[in-house]
Order: sequence, then structure tokens, then C-alpha cells
Amino acid sequence: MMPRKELFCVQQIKGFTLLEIAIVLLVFGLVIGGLMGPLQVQLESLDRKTTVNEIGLIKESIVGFAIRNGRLPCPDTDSDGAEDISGSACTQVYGNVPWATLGVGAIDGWKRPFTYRVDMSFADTIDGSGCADDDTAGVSFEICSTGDINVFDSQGGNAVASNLPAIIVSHGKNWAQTSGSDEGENEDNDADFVDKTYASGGSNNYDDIVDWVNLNTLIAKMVLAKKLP
Ligand SMILES: [Ca+2]
Ligand SMILES: [Ca+2]
Ligand SMILES: [Ca+2]
Ligand SMILES: [Ca+2]
Repeated sequence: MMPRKELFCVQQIKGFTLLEIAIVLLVFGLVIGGLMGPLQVQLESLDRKTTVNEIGLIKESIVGFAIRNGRLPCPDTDSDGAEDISGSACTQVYGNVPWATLGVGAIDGWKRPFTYRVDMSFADTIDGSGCADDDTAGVSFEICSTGDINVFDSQGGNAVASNLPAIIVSHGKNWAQTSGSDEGENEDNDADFVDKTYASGGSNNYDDIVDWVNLNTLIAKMVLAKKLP
């Protein structure tokens, strides 16, 4: 049998060891907890960069598609990646980026599809018209054509860009879990969109990433490719 004095020492050591473990765990938890916030911010920032790059590739591919086909691609409305066109018109002007048709990535930094809206008159197979003496056969739009898509700095706010032929939206990390009116404007299937600075927290938080096909750039590239006069 162990002497009383030694038994007391062992119990004391055991007790201190458990206490030390508890303190270490507490400190470890605090450190991990303190690191998680900044880590999540950095991860989101990385995902946003990936998404911005992907949208850049989508924009380039849309212009390339226009040079090859004389029109902009229709949206993908049945989630197979292929554009949906029926007869001379797009099935819908609002849907997902037709990633398979364009040969680009299907998903944003949060593994969700990109929203895509196009002006029907740029994507149908009906030749553009309305310009004096320069209506071109086999091209859906003309030098004088304008799109119906508009971008504002908030819902009902100041114009950021107007008369666009096509727009691409990543709904960001929060995607559809949005309650703010500005993000709501990017989800209501109409021709108005909001592009503004990232705003976290609050009732009108905004993490969407929005970019569009610039009308002047599109026309300039069509002219350079000798698709438009
Ligand atoms: Ca499709
Ligand atoms: Ca057309
Ligand atoms: Ca969002
Ligand atoms: Ca809208």
C-alpha cells in the first residue's frame, strides 16, 4: 500500500494535470476562435477573386460566340449548360450562363451557377435592323442597336451602366439567402440590376458580383472581325 504522503502527491499531480489540460484547451479554443474570423474573410476574398476571373472568361467567350455566330448566346434555362433557343428566339432571356455552349466554367467560387440575362434582340436569329444603309445579313444586331439591361448603384438609385446587351451575376457567398432590396434586384428576372460595393452585415448586405458585356466593346470587336460594317 502506498504511504499517505505519496498518495496525496500523486492525486495533487493528477489534479494539476487535469486543470492544466483544461486551461490549454480553453486557450487553444480562444486562439482557434480568434483565427476563424480572419480565415473565413480571407477564404471569401479568394472565392471572390476566382469568381471575378471566371466572369472575365465568360465575357470574352460571349464576344467570341457573337463573332462566330452573329448573335449573343441565349441563357441556359434547364441547367444542362447548353443555351436554350426555340425557333428564332431564346426560350427565356433570363437563366444561367450557358457554360457548355461557351466552353467556360459552370460555377462560381461557391459552386453555384452564374445568372445570365440577355437582350432578346441581340440573341435571336432575326437580323438586326434600324440603322441607315447598314443592315447586315446574318447578324442579330447592328451598330446602332442598344440593349434593354440597366445597372444602378442601388435599387432605384443612380445609373451605373445603361442599354447593355447582356449581364452576368454571381450571387456571392450568401446566394439566395438574401433579404436586401439591392440583392433582390439581381434575382427578380427583370432587366434592372444593382452593382455596388461589398457590404457585409446589416439588413441590406450585398455580396453579389456583377459584370456585363460592354456594348461599345462588343460592336468594336464585331467591326474588327468584319462581321459588322
Ligand atoms: Ca439548356
Ligand atoms: Ca436580332
Ligand atoms: Ca448575394
Ligand atoms: Ca432586377
